[in-house]
Amino acid sequence: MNETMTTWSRNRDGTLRRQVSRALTITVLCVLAVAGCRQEGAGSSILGGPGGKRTLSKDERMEWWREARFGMFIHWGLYAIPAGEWNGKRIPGIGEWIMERADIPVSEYEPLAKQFNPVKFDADEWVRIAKNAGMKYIVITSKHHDGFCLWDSKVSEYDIMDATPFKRDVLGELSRACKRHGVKLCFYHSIMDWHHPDAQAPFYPNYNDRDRTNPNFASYVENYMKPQLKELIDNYGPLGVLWFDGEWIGDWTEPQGKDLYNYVLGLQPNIIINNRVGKGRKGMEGLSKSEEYAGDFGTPEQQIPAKGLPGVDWESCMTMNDTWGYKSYDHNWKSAEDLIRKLADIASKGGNFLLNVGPTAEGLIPGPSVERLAAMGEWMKVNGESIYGTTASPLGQVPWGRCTAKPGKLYLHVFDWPADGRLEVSGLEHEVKKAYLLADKTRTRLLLTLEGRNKIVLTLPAEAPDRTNSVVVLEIED
Ligand code: FHN
Repeated sequence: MNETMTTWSRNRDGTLRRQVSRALTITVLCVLAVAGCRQEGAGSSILGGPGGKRTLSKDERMEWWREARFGMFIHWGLYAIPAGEWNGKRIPGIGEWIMERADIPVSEYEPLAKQFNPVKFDADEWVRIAKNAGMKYIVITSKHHDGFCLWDSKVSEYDIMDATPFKRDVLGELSRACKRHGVKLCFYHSIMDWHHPDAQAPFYPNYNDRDRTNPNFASYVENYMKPQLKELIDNYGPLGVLWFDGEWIGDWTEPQGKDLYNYVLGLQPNIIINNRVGKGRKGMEGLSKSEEYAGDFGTPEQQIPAKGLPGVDWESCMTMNDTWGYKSYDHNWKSAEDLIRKLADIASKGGNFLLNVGPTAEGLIPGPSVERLAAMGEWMKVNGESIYGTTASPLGQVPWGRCTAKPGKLYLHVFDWPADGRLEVSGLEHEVKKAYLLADKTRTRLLLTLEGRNKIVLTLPAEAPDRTNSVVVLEIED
């Protein structure tokens, strides 16, 4: 079926020109591709894929992600140039929101693209930094709320190839580097778009006005956003995750979220999609209001759920300082120790940790981030087994730290090393066969004494192997 398609190009004077052409409707293709699909519930099978492809259960799709537990978030775009300042003034709030927070019209923000020339960008280096930290996947902003695209989009000229002097396909380079280093590439993609005239651009100076709608929004979705997502999957896939955001806008509905969810799965049946594709997330708590909502996992933001949620996949995304996009003067860094403990805390509650970096306009991951990631990597090299593929603590909360689990093993993350060498472990439901320090390559048995039916006391050496988090392994009857 043919249908009109709107694309945008630029006139000589720099203004946008709308071009309407006849095009094969991608939506129709998608509907054919996902014929027989339905929104899945937890654990159910999905997608009678095209061409007799085997259907994938949610558990199958989530397998690598549950194993991974630790990923890198990258917020990178034109906002790295002002780096938190506009017209000589420091703009409060997160750096990637500067266009909204400083009331910058599209006509003044857009020319930043002409200055975007990150000559120090090295995809291999970024991926190496993530990999050495023990991270198994990278989620980068293909497009943030400001609308600027980090790849050569065919439906936009507001992208790295057409609008900047850099003219290098950042996502392409990252995709190849991720393949070389065995790291999964995933894309963050904003549904909200402050640059597109059919989305939120006309809402200036309040791009984020949730009460306003744009009568042309359906055209933005069908003729711009969906084609862009298809480009991303076709050109840089298979992707690990499509990580949507900006779903709180007045124009977005849960039925649209479900449609987009099915559309993306139709393009890549084994992809994972976060819950911000629809309207299910409960604010910054990020978990879904109920299973009726679209999405494969919850997205707590800047927080860790107090108790996790058994049976529910979730991922805490967090900044290392107070901004996602680079801000030159934000030095409020969390310590490496804090981040290592947060990783253990999240794993002990059954979640993933998506830790953010905001590279500079030159293309460098800031030094303080690199240092913290290196420290996390050192810890992960010794203790990664206690994080990867683990599930939530069967012991609940423990007074000395955290606990993670795998079949036949419990990992005791000891934050507070006992001065008297006695570590009490209560609530055990299985017999403990052996205990040793994960840092001890010889696996020397630690002395353990039984105290009552469900409690043991371990005798630990005087010195903690790691001042931040020393892991004791309990081998248990399965
Ligand atoms: O508005 C965005 C924000 O800029 C950032 O991308 C975070 C990351 O989770 N998400 C949004 C707010 O929920």
